[in-house]
Amino acid sequence: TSAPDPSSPTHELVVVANRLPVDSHTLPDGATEWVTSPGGLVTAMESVMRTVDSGAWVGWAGAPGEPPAPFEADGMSLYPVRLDQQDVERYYEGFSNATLWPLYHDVIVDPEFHRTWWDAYLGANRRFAEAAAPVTAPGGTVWVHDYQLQLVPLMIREKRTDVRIGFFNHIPFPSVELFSQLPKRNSILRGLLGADLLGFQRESDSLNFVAAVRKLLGYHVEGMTISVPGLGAAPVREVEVRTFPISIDSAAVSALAEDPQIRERAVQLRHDLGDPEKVVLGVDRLDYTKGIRHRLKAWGELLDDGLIDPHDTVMIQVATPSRERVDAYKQLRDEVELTVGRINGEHAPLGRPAVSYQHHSFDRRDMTALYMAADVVLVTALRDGMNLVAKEYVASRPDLRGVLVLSEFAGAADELRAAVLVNPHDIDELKSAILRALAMPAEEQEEAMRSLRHQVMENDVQNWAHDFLERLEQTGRLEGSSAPV
Ligand code: ADQ
Repeated sequence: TSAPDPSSPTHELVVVANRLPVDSHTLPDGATEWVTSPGGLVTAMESVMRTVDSGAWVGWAGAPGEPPAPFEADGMSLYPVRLDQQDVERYYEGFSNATLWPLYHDVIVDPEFHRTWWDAYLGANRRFAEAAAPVTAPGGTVWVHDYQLQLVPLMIREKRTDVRIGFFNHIPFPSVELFSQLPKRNSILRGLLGADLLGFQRESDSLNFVAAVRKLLGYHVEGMTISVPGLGAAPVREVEVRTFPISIDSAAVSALAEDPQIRERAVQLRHDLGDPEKVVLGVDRLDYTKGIRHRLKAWGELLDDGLIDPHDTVMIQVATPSRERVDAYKQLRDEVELTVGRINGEHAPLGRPAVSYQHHSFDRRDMTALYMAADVVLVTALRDGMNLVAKEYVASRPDLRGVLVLSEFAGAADELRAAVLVNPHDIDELKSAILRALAMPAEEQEEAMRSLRHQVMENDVQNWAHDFLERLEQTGRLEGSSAPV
């Protein structure tokens, strides 16, 4: 049964996400230690968890097989969900990252589909729902995150009619024409509509979702409210769709940028690169959605054309390892590394790079130093839910210097209007945008950066989480059908 067990603790707020916000480290004596991973979602949740008596997080601990027993970390109860090696291959690498991810990012690579992957997706989603339902307090709130768990809202709803359920999609939601290609598309829509509130990154994602529901399920839609027919005699439920652009912990990033040690590190970084006049930076997970190939193509051509002199301008490309067992990612890595090798072979001055390529992670402090050392940051995503790198760069520049070149296909482009906006598919346009950014006078940089900072500092991730939960509280309470009796 999934009703709360009166003898075990339940939680007012339960977050459900593919990963728990912790990583395991093996100590020298063989024991396991859990360290909180400092992602944006964790930071946002820390601030909202402080406002509830009892918060919990349901997710995978990161290693296949027998999960650890539930444990406490940072004032939250963590409930690990079991995923076996086959689930990792089929549910996570397969349906989530080789079917949904490319399809939701406008088919930049071909989505692959296997029925066994769908079965695993269904099974894994059920396990997350079965873990979350019994630990949620009567009348409590469940917040489900992202494309890996789209069936979870309905699965929880079927077990618990008394709880409020919210879902936030971190990646884009595609147009109905593309979404229609997805086998099992209606099950996905119905799964999501188990929630009371569905949140998306940009207005176009919300509109795409509503259009898909109207066209594929034929449900009545009024504005952004969907009427979901109840099963049997159950009454109609109203589901609200809204846009909540995610952000970063802006004040924390900005504070790092004022830290004298980090400023020193930024100066040192430029020095290590041979004190070039200009430093251009890209920071991405090594993912085909990020437009790294388009960026390198533009950069290579600018060097070929002699419009950029590698003696006074250096590009740093940080490409964090990602999904390395998925074919499209292996291929991307090979192509990026071949291109960087070619550019350096043809253009790098003796003893220093034309493109400094870093295939590893950096800690927050070093990342901030990189942003502070960069005259220009290139965010050239072909499709991106939001893109936090763009916001981090802005928050890292209290000195009001630096230029952000931003793809119009990143969700951040809806808010960061003062960036140099580009269509990264147009290599000529990308090249001129880079040259414009490199030549931008200080006063113009300041004016743009001031406007960008206003946007990012006023709208941080804490506000985002509070806005979502506040709205959820209002929506979930409106219907008689799901209120506790
Ligand atoms: P991602 O696709 O992972 O997130 P993004 O929003 O750019 O993309 O976030 C990446 C994060 O990883 C940033 O905080 C960045 O600083 C960090 N990072 C990248 N490379 C790193 C490195 N080498 N070392 C350390 N940190 C590194 C998904 C969606 C996005 C959406 C977010 C949040 O695809 O569109 O913005 O979720 O909803």
